[in-house]
Amino acid sequence: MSAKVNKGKRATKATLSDCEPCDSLSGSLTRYMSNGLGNEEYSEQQLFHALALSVRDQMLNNWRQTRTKDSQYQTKHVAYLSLEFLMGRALGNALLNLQLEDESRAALQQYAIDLEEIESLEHDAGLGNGGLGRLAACFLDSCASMDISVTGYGIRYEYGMFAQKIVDGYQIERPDRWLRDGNPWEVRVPKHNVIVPFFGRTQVYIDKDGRRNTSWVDTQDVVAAAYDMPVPGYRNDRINTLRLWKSEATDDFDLKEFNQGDYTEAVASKNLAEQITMVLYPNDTSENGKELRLRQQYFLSSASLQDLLNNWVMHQGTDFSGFAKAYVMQLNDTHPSIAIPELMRLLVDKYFLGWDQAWSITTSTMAYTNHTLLPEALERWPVRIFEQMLPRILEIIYEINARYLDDVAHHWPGDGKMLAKMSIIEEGEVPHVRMAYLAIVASFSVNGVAGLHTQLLTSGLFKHFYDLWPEKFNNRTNGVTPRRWLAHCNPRLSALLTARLGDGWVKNLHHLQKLKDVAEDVTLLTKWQEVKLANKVDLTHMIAKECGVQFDPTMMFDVQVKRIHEYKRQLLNILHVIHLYHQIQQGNTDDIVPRCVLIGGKAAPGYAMAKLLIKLANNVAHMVNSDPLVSRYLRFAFLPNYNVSAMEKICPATDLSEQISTAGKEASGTGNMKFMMNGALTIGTLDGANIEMLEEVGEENFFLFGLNANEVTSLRGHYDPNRFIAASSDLSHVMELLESGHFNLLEPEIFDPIIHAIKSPSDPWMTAADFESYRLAQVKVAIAYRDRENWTKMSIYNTASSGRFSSDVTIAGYRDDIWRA
Ligand code: 26W
Repeated sequence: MSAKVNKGKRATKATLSDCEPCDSLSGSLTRYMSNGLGNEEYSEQQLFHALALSVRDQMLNNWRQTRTKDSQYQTKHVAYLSLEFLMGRALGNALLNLQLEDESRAALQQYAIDLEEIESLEHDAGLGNGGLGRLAACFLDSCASMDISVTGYGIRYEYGMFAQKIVDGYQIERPDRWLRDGNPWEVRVPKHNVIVPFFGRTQVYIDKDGRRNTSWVDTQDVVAAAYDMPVPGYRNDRINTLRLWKSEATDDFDLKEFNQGDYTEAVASKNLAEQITMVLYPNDTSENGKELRLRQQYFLSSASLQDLLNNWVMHQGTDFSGFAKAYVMQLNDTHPSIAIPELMRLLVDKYFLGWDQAWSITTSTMAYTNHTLLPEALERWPVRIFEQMLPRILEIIYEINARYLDDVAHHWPGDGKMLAKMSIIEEGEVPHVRMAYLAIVASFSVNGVAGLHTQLLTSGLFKHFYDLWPEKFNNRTNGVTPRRWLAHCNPRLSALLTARLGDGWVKNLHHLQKLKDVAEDVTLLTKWQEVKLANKVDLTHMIAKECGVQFDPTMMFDVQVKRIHEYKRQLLNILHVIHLYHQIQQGNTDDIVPRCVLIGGKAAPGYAMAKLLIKLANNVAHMVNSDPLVSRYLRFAFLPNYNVSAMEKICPATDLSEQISTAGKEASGTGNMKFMMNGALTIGTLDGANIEMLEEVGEENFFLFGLNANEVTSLRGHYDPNRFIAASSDLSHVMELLESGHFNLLEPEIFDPIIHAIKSPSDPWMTAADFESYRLAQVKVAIAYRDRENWTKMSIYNTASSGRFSSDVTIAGYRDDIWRA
């Protein structure tokens, strides 16, 4: 045992100052484990903590050096503002990026436990809903790996994305207390705490130089406490920071009320402050206009901007003339767009800049990414809430709007309707603030997340803004990090790729192109199949444990995992399963290729239709799996609690990836890219980034079906689902089974809302219209899967063509064309 053992300290309580960055990894591990318990009595959770703390210690020197270097302002600094960072687990990723895997394995030997087992003890940091949050996490990895100076700013939710249980086929939400065992990665940094004001009123005053200023007074203040998490680059020395804010009551929160003897009121107001960062809102489409959510948004935006400005003032003083050259703020959707009026407030009210200078700084530092076309996901806040909660911010929004509407009037002279249409304030019985409009007006860059999405933004949703300012709009197709989504999650395939191509692909995924030259090589084909099979065996264990369903790794694995939403059309997939079930029961098995179908994902707790789809999937799965004849050809499972860690097991084992949204609805998709990278073939519509994936891999390696976005639009208004049902005997049979109550014998009528939706002429998702084309594409899938050698070549082609979907490529685009960092 090392001489540095500190017997008095518990492993989980170590602080930054205890750390001795010069220790070797195994030295620190021993030190953290010797917490007075002796080696026989540690828990596995303690071992995980000790290893994580040891890994964190290895980053400390470089973390400090990165900060020192960045505060010299030699390059532009990016603040990535996001209400969500869906980080998942950090240990495996850190070990990979820091090249500490072998050392960790060696250090763990004395405890007779594998690294993988220790890794599995880490709670996922589920601080996000889905695509948007996970994109933020992939971007952080790419920025650090590409040596870009970026700070992620987010919220340290006490409860992340809810845990999903399935009871009687229904989704049950359970709180996700991810911090219950402590978080070894975070470092609390009180010197960066700031105060965020709420409520109160505004007051105009004349200062000693005779200038008219505004102050926001009688506010209820909340402390934003800073917690930092390290973001290590891949094998470089950069350690960026993810700074997460926790809300706390100010020390004197209670003074006034205590003095008046109002003890309970005082304590209640303390709770109010602490509620702000208690829980992540689990909605990923419809905004439910809750006041607390706006409070979270302002809390994050204000704390982060104050932090940036404090840093600037500390190093550069109060001359802001160079600020816009030093900073850029990327807004992850409109959720943090209240940062726009907040930056104006800080510059004008706190640092006394004139409006024009402040506006020039704001409009040259703010950049907005849109992630959705669904109108119900566009944030609008009642003016009334702003009036009460953020009175000064509302005044500033009014001023921004008045000045901007002058530009609109100038561009469309005499067109009063245009003014109302484009105003940041939506008039009506309940006036609202349109956050997307605010974001567009104040940003120098507005981007969509895939080619089709950007095109639909500029020709539809934001057309008038595009007419006014075409130069602001640009496309940045999403990507995913190849470190987590190939190197880490698929060690078998990684080893095979590295043996063939060298390890350059991890930093430059375009290297995978070279696979195309050897896709015919028989040894490669064989090894490729062995890797997939071994990954499928692993997944089979997980499915058996989590779903109680036995998958067969020799069957095709057909997977759809993502948030449950009507537009993503899990329903189409379930209808196809019912169709196969019916075929098999009828004895039409000649053309059937045995497959295991997996669906997983969470429904927003208030989204009744999505929850009903989960119930339908579970009921159909029960019927499929309990019929021994059927289960020779078909097995179906719904995976509970789909999350980042589950995807790390799922995507390496998938043969067929389902990307079947109604065309024009999925902004990009990113799961599609993870599957492709890991050699799955895609069955998909011309939607989101599928279009670009198809372009890269070629039609012969992709199963395309369905209406395109224009066809969906033209069909609207005279859509007749019953005509599509009548025209397809297969769909008719499926509908008959559903309508006969075959899957809900003991629960009559529960699926009626789904049946009605399919048959409704106003079904926005046009499920019936695409069924036949989907079914035919699935027939082609089955035929292709029979020829295992050719399927494997197609699989290799998919991996080989995935280079463009590395988030490194996406981030290079942001860096060169938006951030100019
Ligand atoms: C209720 C407020 C709200 C509204 C929208 C919360 C979250 C959202 C997000 C925009 C939903 C989301 O995650 N969008 C997804 O973003 C991914 C990353 O760009 C895309 O790949 C997905 O297509 C898009 O659905």
